[in-house]
Amino acid sequence: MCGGNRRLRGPSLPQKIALITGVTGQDGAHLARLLLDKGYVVHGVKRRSSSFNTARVDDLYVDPHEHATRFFMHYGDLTDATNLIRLIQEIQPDELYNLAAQSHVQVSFETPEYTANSDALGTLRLLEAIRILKLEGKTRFYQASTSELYGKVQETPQRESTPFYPRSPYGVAKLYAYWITVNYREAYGIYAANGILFNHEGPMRGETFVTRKITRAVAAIERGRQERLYLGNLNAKRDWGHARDFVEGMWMILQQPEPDDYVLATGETRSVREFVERAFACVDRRIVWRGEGVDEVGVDEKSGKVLVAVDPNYFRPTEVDLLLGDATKARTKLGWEAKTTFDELVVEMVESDLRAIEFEKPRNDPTAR
Ligand code: NDP
Ligand code: GDR
Repeated sequence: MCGGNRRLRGPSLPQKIALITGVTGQDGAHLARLLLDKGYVVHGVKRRSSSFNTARVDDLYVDPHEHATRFFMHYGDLTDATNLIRLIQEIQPDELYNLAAQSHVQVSFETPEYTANSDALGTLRLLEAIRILKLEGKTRFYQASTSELYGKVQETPQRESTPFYPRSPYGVAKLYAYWITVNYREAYGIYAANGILFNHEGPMRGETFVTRKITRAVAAIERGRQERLYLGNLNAKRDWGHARDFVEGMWMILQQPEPDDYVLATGETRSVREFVERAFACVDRRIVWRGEGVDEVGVDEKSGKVLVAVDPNYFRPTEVDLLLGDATKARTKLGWEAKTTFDELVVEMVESDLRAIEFEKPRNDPTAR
């Protein structure tokens, strides 16, 4: 991590202090940029890792020995209450964004206890820290809630009043986190708010989420580095937006006079199959589907090559079939709207992966979800 960044320096004005858990993740990196641009002092929590895990925020880092900086990182973990209490005590944040989570739905079936510990109890630990430190009147708390709460959907489109029915250990852990956030708001008067965010993506999306897995494969196939893309359920439908737009909504949620819970979504839904078709179209390949179920394949119309196949290992024990959000409350109360269209999102991700592939060493991890 090296290099300076001018926008991090400058005269010291009274500044708001934000603490972001999960700063090294997709949303954390976008939110840190947004808050720095707004003049905040930003503290982020990163996990200790045997290899570098800060690639998404390295460009924000300025060596504090050499320059004044407004971006700081601290070691921490949502499973470590004493660490969280100490960090919050030292930082005294005005706004605390809890973005850290074991965020992969399929992995949560394999690590259910850890997922509950970090995603459910981790949220409780942060809220308790605010209470123990008597910061109820100072620290505003944002919880990264999710459309996965709707799971087996009871109503379409889904809005704030739609009943929850989570379908994975991840969804169930996030259900606890959602309600403990509401409970601490009602019981202790903490300014605590949930953003119920539908899927949001972008070039910084983790490589094992389906959109990024597809755009990386399109780039790798185009450059002759990969033969075929293996996917699970092609029929699942998601309301996909851009992470850049969604972190702005997170910030807006914490600027309201009263804490509340909001859905953020684009209001459009597309299947995994449609995402595949649109991504390959970016490199002028038309995918034609043949066969059914686990035997279904996506064929390149020109060359006749099978570029996409189904691998049942990627099927989930319980699936969320259809998500489509209604963000009317966010639009009317916050003035928030998703700006990036589906097409713009896919094009940006494919173009970014086409650039990135030139610098990547080939990798092969058969267990990657
Ligand atoms: P990512 O998986 O990209 O980032 C997760 C972050 O959490 C990473 O910084 C990760 O660290 C960190 N983390 C994981 N476990 C722990 C732990 N035990 N202690 C401390 N940090 C931890 O997720 P996103 O950025 O996509 O999502 C941000 C949040 O929003 C998550 O809570 C997610 O569940 C939620 N969400 C995401 C949506 C989306 O579509 N992206 C939609 C709705 C909700 P490391 O880098 O070391 O792995
Ligand atoms: P999701 O995102 O589960 O919605 O959770 P993901 O991209 O993992 O899956 C979306 C849909 O695609 C189907 N799918 C595959 N998924 C993956 N990962 N890999 C595959 O090969 C594959 N093939 C098909 C899935 O079955 C699913 O239906 C994301 C995360 O960011 C959560 O943290 C967040 O809460 C929700 O979005 C909203």
